[in-house]
Amino acid sequence: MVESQYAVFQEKREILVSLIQELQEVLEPMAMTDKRNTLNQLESLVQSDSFKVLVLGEFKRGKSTFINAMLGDEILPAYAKPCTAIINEVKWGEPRRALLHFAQNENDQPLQPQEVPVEELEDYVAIKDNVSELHENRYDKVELFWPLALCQNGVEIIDSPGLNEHDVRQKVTMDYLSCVDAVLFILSCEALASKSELDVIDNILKPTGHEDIFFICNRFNMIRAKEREDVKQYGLSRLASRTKKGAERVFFISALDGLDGRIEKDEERVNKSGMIQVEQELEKFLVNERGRIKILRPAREVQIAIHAARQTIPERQSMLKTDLKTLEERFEGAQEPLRRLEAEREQIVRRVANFREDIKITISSEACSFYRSLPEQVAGWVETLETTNTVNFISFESTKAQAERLIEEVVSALSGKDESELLAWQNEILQPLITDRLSSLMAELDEHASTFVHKIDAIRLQVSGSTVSIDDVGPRKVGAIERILSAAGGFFIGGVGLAGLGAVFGYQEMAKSIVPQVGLAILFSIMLVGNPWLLIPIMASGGFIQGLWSAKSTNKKIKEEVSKRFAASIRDSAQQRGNEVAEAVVAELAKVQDAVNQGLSQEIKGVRDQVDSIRSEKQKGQANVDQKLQELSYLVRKLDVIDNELDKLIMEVALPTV
Ligand SMILES: Nc1nc2c(ncn2[C@@H]2O[C@H](COP(=O)(O)OP(=O)(O)OP(=O)(O)O)[C@@H](O)[C@H]2O)c(=O)[nH]1
Ligand SMILES: [Mg+2]
Repeated sequence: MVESQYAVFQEKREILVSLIQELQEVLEPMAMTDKRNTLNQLESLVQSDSFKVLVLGEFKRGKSTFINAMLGDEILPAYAKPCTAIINEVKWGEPRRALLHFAQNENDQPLQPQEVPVEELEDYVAIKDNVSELHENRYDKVELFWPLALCQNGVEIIDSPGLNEHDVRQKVTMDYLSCVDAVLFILSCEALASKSELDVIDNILKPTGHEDIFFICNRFNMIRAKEREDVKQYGLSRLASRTKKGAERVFFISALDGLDGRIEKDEERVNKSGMIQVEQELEKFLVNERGRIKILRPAREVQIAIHAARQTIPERQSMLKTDLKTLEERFEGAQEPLRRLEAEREQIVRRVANFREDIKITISSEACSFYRSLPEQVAGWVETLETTNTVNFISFESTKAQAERLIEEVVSALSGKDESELLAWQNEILQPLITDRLSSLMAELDEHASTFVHKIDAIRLQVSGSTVSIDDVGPRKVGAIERILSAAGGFFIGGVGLAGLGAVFGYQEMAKSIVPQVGLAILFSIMLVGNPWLLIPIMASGGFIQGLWSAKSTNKKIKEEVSKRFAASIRDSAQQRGNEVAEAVVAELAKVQDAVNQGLSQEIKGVRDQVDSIRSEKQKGQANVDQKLQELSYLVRKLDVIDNELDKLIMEVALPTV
C-alpha cells in the first residue's frame, strides 16, 4: 500500500517526540537548563521535519505535469510554452490556500507574504507573455497548502522553473539543495541527457551531496514503440552511472498519462504510465534512507542527553547529602582548576580559529591562481562557439538590437563555461583539500576534548563527593567530542539535510557532512560575485556597440571583442573571487568553532549551575532535601524506561527493511 510506509514512519516519529518530551520532564528538576534547551530545539526540529522532494529539470520537460500526476490533480499550471515562473512549494494544509512570498532586496524592508486566492494562482506562478518576465524577480516563491494525501504523509514537493535560467540555478542552489531529501531530475525522452543537463548533475547536484538522484525520463509515450528499447538503453548508458543505485533510479514514464489516467480514473492508463514505480521507489527511499536518518540522528542526541542525566543524578544525590559548608569549600577549591579549564577552552577555540585562518590563506591562494589561469582559455572557448544570433547590416532590425542579442548569447555561453570550469576545480581540488584538513582538525579536537572532559569530570566528582564515575553510569559510550558538540546541539552543525547514514553515530562522518555544505556556500559565492551577466548591460550601452557599428564589425570581431572583455573581467575579479571562495569556506567552519566553544563553556558552566541549584534546595530546609533525594531515585527509574523505549525504537528503525 502506498500510504503504509509513510504512516509507519510518522508513528515512529511521534514516539521519538514523546520520548524527547518525557526526557525534558526528567531534566527539569535537575537544573540541566542547557540540555533542556537543546532538547527543545531538537523536538521542534523533529516535529516540523518533512520529506522535501525537489523536482528539477530544464524547460518543458514536464516537471509540473509530473507533480500534478503525483498529486492526482491539475494543481500546478503546465502548458506547452515555458510556464512555471517561480518556485512552488506544495505542502499539506486544509483548506486550500496559497501564500505568495516576495523577493527581498538587501536594503528593503522585509515584505510580508501575501495570501492569494487559489483561483488566481496562475496569474502569479505562470509565465504569461515572454520569458524575460522571469528576470523581474518580483516574487520569491509560492507556498501552496492543499489537502492532499501525499502531503498529509509529510511529503512536501517543490516545483521549479526550467534550470536553463541562471537565476533559477542560483535560487535552487541557495535555498534548496542543502535541505531537500530527494532530488527528482526530469528529462525528456525526446532529447535525453543533453550536455547542459549532465553539467548540472555532475557539477552542481553531486558535489552538493546528492548522490542518489532519481532520473525521470518523461514523455516516453512520444517515442515510437519500435524505438523505445533504444531510447531506454541510451538513457541508461548516460544516467545510470550518475546515481548511486544505478539503473534502479532511471525511470521511463509518461507523466501526462499518469495525470490524465488519475483524473479519468483509468487505472490501466496509470499503470502503463510508469508513475507507480517512481512513487513506490520514492517512498521506499524517503522512509528507509532519509527517514532513518531523521530518526536515528536525533535519537543519538537523546541518548547523549540521557547519558548526561545519568552522570548528573549520583552527583546531585551526593551533594544533597553533603552539608552546605563542605560543599562550599569544595566548590571554592574547584575554582582554580575551573579557571585553568577556562584557559584551556580558550586555547582549543583559538586552535579552531587558527585553523580557519590557515585554510583561508591556502584556499584563497589556490582559488586566485585558478581564476588567473582562466582568462587565457577564454579565446579558445569562443573559437569553438557556434552562435545562433548574427548581426546583419542590411536587416530591418536595428544593428544595436542584433548586436545585443549576439553579445548576450556569447556572454551566456562563456559564463556557462566559466562556471563549469570552476565547479570542476571545486570538486577535484577544493573539496578533497577541505575534507582532508577537516579530518585532521577533528582528530586533533577529539584529543583536546578527551583531556578536557576527563578533567571536568574529575572536578565534578571532587565537588560532589560522588564515587560514581562516568564509566559506571550506563553501558553506553559517548565520545568526548560528541558530548561537546552535542551540548551545542551537535547535529545541527552539519544539518540533517545532507547527512548520510554514516553521520548517525560517527562524529568524523558528522563533521564530513559539512563538506557538501561548504560546497554549496562556494557555489553561491561564485554565482554572486563577479557576475559576468553584468557585462551585458555595460557592453550594450555606451560606446561599445557604437564603435562596432561604425567599424561595420563582423560577427567574428564582435565575438572576439566580447571574449576579450570577458577575459578581462575574470582577470580583474580573480583576487576578489578567490577571496570570496575562501570566505565562504571559513564562514561555514565558523559553525564548528561556535559549537566547540559553546559546548566547552556549557561543561564549565554546568558545575556552577549544579552547585547553585543544590544550594537553593538546601536553603529550603531538610524536608525539601529528603523529598529531592526521593525524586532522584524515581528519576533514575524513569530514565531507564525512556532509555529502553528509545533502544526499541532505534532497533526497529536501524534494522534493514526489505
Ligand atoms: N506527450 C506528453 N506530453 C507531456 C508529458 N508530460 C508533460 N507533457 C506536456 O509537456 C508540456 C510541458 O509540461 P510542463 O509540465 O509544463 O513542463 P515543465 O517542465 O513544468 O515546464 P516549465 O515549467 O515551463 O519549465 C505540457 O503541455 C504537458 O502537457 C508526457 O509525458 N507526454
Ligand atoms: Mg513547470
